Amino acid sequence: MSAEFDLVVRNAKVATASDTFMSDIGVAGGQIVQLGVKLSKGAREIDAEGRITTPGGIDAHCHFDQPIPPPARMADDFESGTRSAACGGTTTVIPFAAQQKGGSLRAAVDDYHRRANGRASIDYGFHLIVTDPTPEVVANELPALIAQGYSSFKIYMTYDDLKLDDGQILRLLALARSHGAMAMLHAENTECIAWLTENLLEAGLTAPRYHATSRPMLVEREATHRAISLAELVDVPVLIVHVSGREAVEQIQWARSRGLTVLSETCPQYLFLTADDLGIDDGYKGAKCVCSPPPRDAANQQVIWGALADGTFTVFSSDHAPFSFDDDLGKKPGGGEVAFPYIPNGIPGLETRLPLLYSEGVLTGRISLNRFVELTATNPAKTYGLHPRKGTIAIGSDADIVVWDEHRTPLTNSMLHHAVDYTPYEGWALDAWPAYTIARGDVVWDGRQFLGTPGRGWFLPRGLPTIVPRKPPGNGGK
Ligand code: DUC
Ligand code: ZN
Ligand code: ZN
Repeated sequence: MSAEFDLVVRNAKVATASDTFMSDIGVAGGQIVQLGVKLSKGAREIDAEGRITTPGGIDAHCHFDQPIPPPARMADDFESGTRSAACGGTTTVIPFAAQQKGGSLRAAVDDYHRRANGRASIDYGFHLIVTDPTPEVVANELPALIAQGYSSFKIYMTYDDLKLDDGQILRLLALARSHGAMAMLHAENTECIAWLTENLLEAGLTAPRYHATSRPMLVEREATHRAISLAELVDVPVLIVHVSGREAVEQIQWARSRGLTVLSETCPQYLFLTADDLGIDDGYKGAKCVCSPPPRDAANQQVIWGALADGTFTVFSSDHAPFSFDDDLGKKPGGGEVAFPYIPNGIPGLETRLPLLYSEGVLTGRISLNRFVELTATNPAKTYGLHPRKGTIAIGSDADIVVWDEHRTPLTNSMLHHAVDYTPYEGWALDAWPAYTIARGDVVWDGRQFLGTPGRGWFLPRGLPTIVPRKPPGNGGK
C-alpha cells in the first residue's frame, strides 16, 4: 500500500501563535494535510520526540544582492542568503527590490527577479523601496505592482540615495491607504544626522563608534513621531521598522493609546548589542556592528524586551544587511579603514535570528513560546499578506516547519552558511538550534547540513495585509 503522506512529523509539541499541543503532522504535496495522533504511515518519517515544533520563520526584513552605490557590495546573494536562512529555521524571506532614483520601480522589480531566479532555496517575496515617487510611479507603477503581489513598500526618511521628504511620504501613504498596501518606515531624522556628522568629522572624530554618536535616540524619536503624525493625517496603518529603544517605543505606545494603527518591528541587534560594540576606543573592529539605527545601551535593551513581551512589537526581523569585515567591497570600502559615514550600514543576522530569540527569549521566560511564533512567523505572514498559507501550522498551510533542539551550542561564524566573514555574536552560547527545517515539505536542514537546492524556492505574490482591518478609501485615498 502506498503511503498516505509524503512526510509525517511524529510526536511533535506543536506551538502556534495561540496554542501548544501534541500532534503528528501529515504532509502531502508540500502542504499540511492532517494534524492528529497516530497518523498513518508517511513515505518519510521524522520523529520529533516531543520536541517543540513551530512554523518556519518568516524574515520580513532582510537584504541581499540589493544594488547599492559603489564601492560596496552585499556579500550575500539569493543563494547564500536563503541557504543561511534555512539553516537557522527560516522558510520564507522578504528582501527588497529597490528603485534607483531616476529609474522605474518596475525595472527594479524585473532586475531583482533576475537576481533571485534559480538561486533561492526557500520561498521569497519582494518588498519595494520607493526612492523616486514620480507621478508615473504613484499613478501607475506602484498601484499595478501592489495588485500583482508586491503589497508592501519601504519609505526612508534618511540616506541620501533613498530618502523622501514629508510631502513625498504623504503622497505614498495616501496611496497605501487607497490600495490597502503596507507602508514600512525607516524613521531617522536625516538633517540632524547630517549636522551631527559634519561636526564630528570637523573635530576629527571618525572612528566607527561615532556612528552611534551621529544617530542618537533623539533623531529616531523625532522621525518616529513625524511618521506617526503623517500616518494619522492620512488615516492609514503604518509599520515602523527596526525600532531601537525606549523613546521610539514610547512614541508607538502613545500612538496606539490614541487609537492609531501603528505596527512595529525590532531586530536582534537591539536586544543583544549595545553602542559599546561599535567600540569603546578608536579601533576599527566596531565597524562590524555599524547599522542604523545603532544599538543603544543596556537600559534600552530592557525596554525592547518589555515591548516584545507586552505586544508593542508586531514582528521580529533580522534586518540582515551583509557586508564582510575584511573586504574592500564590505566594511573596508576601497580597501582600508574609512571614517564612520563611509562604512556600509548593516550586520548579518538571518541565521541567528530565531536561535537567539528562542534561547534568550523563550528559554529564559522573557517571552512565551506562542509569542515567539507570533513575532517570527504568524504576524509577519498577516502583516505582509501571506497568511494562512504561511506563518502557521494548520491544515491547508504550506508545510513550513521547524523542530527545535535544545542544547548548548557555542556559536562561531564557521558554523553559519552566509557569505559574510563574521557574526557579531561570535562565541555566544546558544541553547537552541533547529534540528530540522522543513520548507514546503522538503527537509532543507537536518541539524547538520543544508539539504536545499538553489532554485527550489518559489516567488510568492502576496495578498494585502490582513493584520489590520482594511479601511474604505476616503479623502486620504485621493
Ligand atoms: N540599516 C538599514 O536601514 N538598512 C540596512 C542596514 C541598516 O543598518
Ligand atoms: Zn532601514
Ligand atoms: Zn533594512
